[in-house]
Amino acid sequence: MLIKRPADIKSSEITPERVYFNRRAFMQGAAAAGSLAATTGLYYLFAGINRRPPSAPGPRPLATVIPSDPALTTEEPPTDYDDITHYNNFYEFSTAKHDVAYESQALVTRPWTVVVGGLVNRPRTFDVDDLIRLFPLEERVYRLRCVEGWSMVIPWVGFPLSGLLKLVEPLGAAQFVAFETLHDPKQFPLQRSRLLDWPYREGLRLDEALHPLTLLAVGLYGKTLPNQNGAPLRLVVPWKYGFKSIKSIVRITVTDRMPRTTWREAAPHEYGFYANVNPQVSHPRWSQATERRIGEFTRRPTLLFNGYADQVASLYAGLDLRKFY
Ligand SMILES: Nc1nc2c(c(=O)[nH]1)N[C@H]1C(S)=C(S)[C@@H](COP(=O)(O)O)O[C@H]1N2
Ligand SMILES: [Mo]
Repeated sequence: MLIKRPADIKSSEITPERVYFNRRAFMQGAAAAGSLAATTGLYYLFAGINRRPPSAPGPRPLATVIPSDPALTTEEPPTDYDDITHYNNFYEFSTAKHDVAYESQALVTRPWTVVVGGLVNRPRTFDVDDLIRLFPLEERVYRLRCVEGWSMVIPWVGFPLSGLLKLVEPLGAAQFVAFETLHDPKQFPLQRSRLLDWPYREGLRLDEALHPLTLLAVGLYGKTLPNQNGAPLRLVVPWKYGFKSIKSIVRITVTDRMPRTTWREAAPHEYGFYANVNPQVSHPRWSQATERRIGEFTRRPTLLFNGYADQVASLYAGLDLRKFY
């Protein structure tokens, strides 16, 4: 899958710099030894070991990152960059977490268009870089809790979704916001299968979408998002299970109806629309009482609303949290 390398891409562009220079030094040494055949053989061996799909240049540093409101960021130590970028759920690429980083390298994330419309006064189509320039970028360190029972702490860079929604001016009838991932089976190998009903879709109630914790992330660890984490733009809703945090968004639609959501449609008895983290309500296949923080050995208790109850519990006054898993 995705191992073709077009001839017009130089190996310097698709090989990590360090490996590239080591390889060059090695090649020069070997050539000096005067054995062309051996060198060629070793070159292919080496190239095979380092084989990667063609890729855009990796994550780049992000210019303006303002420290975020201390009330909106955790002091917990962030998970290692390597774990955040090599233990991924991104079913368009692979169902194997450790393969997503590799499989996603060829995703083309520029140019990238985001269509924002529906029940709004000012529908707009943005080039993603223009969109990103409209807002000051903040660092937000959030817990991420996957419904599978693992968690991480991720230093996102992004801007509140509320800023974008205010710009397009939702109409009075607006009640929900729907999100869609890019649909492009040429780029996403598993979109050629019927694993899920593509494109991946998610949704929020409008008040959830306007909450200050709800982020559109464009980076992590001070750099642009790696493809495997949802480049160039993904949602982050830290008090909900990770599947709500939809990646590689191309469409945001304000609506008066509860949006279709991918996992709820795939398995309605397993995944709800709200999907707020709740240690008391078990998933049919996984208890939600505890979680494994990636990089740690023992499990820790899971917190109601993933530890964000003070900020978000009031959104759900009057809602039966057991029923609306
Ligand atoms: N488009 C898309 N978005 C997605 C997913 C996916 O498969 N496709 N997986 C979700 C799940 S289940 C989780 S836990 C998080 C994982 O985000 P991360 O890989 O950045 O940690 O992304 C969510 N967003
Ligand atoms: Mo997940």
